[in-house]
Amino acid sequence: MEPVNSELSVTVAVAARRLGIAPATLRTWDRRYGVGPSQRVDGKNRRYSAADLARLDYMTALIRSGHSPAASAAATLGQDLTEFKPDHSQGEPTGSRIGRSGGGNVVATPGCDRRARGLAKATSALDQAACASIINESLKDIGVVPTWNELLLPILKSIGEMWELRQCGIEVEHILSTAIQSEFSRFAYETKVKTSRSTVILGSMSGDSHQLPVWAVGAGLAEQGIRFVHLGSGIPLESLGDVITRTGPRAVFLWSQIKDASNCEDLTKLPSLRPNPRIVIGGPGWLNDPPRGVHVAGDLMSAVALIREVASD
Ligand code: B12
Repeated sequence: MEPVNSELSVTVAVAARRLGIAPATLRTWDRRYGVGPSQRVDGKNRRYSAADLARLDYMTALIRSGHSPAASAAATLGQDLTEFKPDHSQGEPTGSRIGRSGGGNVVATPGCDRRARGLAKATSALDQAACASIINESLKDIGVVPTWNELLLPILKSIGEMWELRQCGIEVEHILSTAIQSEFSRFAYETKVKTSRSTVILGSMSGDSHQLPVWAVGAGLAEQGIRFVHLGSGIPLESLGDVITRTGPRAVFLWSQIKDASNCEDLTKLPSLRPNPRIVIGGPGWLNDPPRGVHVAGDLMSAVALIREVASD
């Protein structure tokens, strides 16, 4: 960045270019954390001043050194940063008052326990075998729901923020996703379940490759002795309909991750059976209100509980 100039007033596009951040990310930071432009031209066009840019540079330096965007924004607000000189060596900025959450450029895990910090380090080091062994150990020690909520969710969210900020980190996303998928499926298949004819169908919606929460539901059901079939990610509605007709499941769980990607109204096209399977949906990708009779799960525990009510015999 150039030296601080008190006359400076730039648009979001120019600010984004100077800071090396996507304009959409700057708008999100403004909306979500209140770290945005302090000036308005003609009462509507927002302009970043030199002080705004210094604040954003400081925030970016904190994120690059491993802190979450939320913690970095909080540490930035209310500070006089006109003297701040950005150093692009990716180290912690001088004078930072927030605690370190990991070394160097690792996935941030503020407030997390030893096991989560270990997993974040293994993920950042691309050590997939270590990731798998930490997840496996946690599943055996504390079970599926606490492993998902306490160990994996904070790291997945942090990886998502890293991607949103820098459009990079896809390799750590893949390393961790593969380890989660392999350990949850192994846990599910190695756990003894009842061999009743009726089953539960799981999958994620068409066009969506996110399926980790689906594996978490599968492992959670297996832990309760309930059999399931995971149809994978991106399942077309017609194929899902065929499977429902062929297998007569007790319940169907459908995940949709990408925002507003799946229309709840499509669920009315699923075949009608006697008795009808309980349809449970989850994830931030669902658009419109769910049709009558469709249940919405807000977390892993409620998804497993809603399915268990109709699937355990
Ligand atoms: C892992 C991951 C991937 C992996 C998935 C691997 C796999 N086998 O599943 C891969 C690399 C394939 C991937 C691909 C992409 N991804 Co992605 N991904 C993620 C990541 C890091 C975790 C996903 C996840 O499992 N989330 C589970 C939890 C963490 O989701 P959540 O929404 O926070 O959970 C909320 C609720 O749903 C509830 N909840 C939590 N757990 C559970 C469990 C159950 C059962 C229930 C019911 C509820 C529940 O609690 C939370 C509310 O506080 C997220 C980041 C994130 N925060 O989710 C990005 C994210 C979802 N991906 C994103 C994007 C953009 C993509 C790509 C388009 C990237 C690209 N350019 O290619 C592609 C999508 C391709 C496609 N067509 O689907 C964006 C989505 C933005 C949006 N508009 O919705 C995110 C949010 C990253 C970001 N911050 O930008 N991704």
